Amino acid sequence: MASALSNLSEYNEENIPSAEKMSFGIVVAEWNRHITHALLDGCFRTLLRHGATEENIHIVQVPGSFELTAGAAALGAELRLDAVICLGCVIKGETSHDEYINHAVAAGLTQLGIQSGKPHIFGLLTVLNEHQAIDRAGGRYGNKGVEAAVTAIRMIAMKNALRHDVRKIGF
Ligand code: DLZ
Repeated sequence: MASALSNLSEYNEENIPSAEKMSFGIVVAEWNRHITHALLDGCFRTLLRHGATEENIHIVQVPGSFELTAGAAALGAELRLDAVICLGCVIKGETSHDEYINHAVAAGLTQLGIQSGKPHIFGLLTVLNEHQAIDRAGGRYGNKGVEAAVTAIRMIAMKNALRHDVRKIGF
């Protein structure tokens, strides 16, 4: 959780492997566009910063966060991707809609990640108000899109390292 004690954009750059040969899908929700596109900007720039190429970053937009899982599944079915990053912002309102959406996305992405064997990154802001969202979309607590990008790179690298080790063990 981002708070005064942590910043979503802070990480040790030296520990991040090169993303030069990695391919990414990004699914971004249209709801709360001013927030989600700030997340997209942070995510995209971070992938490029670590060596990913624009040709290897595929972006699709879905209407709302509830559609993130379906968008990720559709993108993954069409393209060979190493990871899919989902970006959205659900703001609590008068009803409990936010809980249904947040739980559905968390469960859906967990399931997709296990089924596909590819990291599906939860870049969803689950906030009480717009102020909290702005704080986490490039504001005083950093940008969750940056955190999502770094997580994707690290998870792909972890999988690649495992594959490498398993081959060595097989000899
Ligand atoms: C309907 C709805 C509401 C009330 N709030 C949000 C929100 O804060 N963030 C978001 O990403 N989407 C919201 N949606 C739209 C749903 O995610 C979804 O697009 C619709 O329920 C249609 O399935």
